[in-house]
Amino acid sequence: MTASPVPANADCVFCRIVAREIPATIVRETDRTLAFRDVNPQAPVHVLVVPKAHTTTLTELADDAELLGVLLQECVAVARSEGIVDTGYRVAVNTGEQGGQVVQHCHLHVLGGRQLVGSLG
Ligand code: D5M
Repeated sequence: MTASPVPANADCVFCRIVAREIPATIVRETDRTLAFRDVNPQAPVHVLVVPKAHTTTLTELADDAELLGVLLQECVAVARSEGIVDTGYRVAVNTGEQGGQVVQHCHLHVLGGRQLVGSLG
């Protein structure tokens, strides 16, 4: 495991997970990202991939193509380590109020392990 930075936002639940201030089931870690199991899983595999640095939304990350790429690579790595690359999986990013984003620290959902049905909203 890689050392984690001090949280940029101590009021943010995902920053506190990154800082190991609150527990989570961590499945992968890189210098810039952390992947941990969703506390309210919607599928047998439901992992969240987050940037360690506090960033509220995907929109704010848009200028950092390198980090965006790393985050997507981490989603694929999670799918591989969870054994769902061959059966298929979904990566989703809820963004902003009407996008259904509840936690205000950008995160990518990796879902799989069952047949996911069509609706995206
Ligand atoms: O989804 C936010 C997701 O974050 C939702 O699926 C629950 C999850 N969540 C919230 N708190 C925790 C903790 N403490 N550990 C793990 N998972 C958590 P959104 O895209 O914002 O609607």
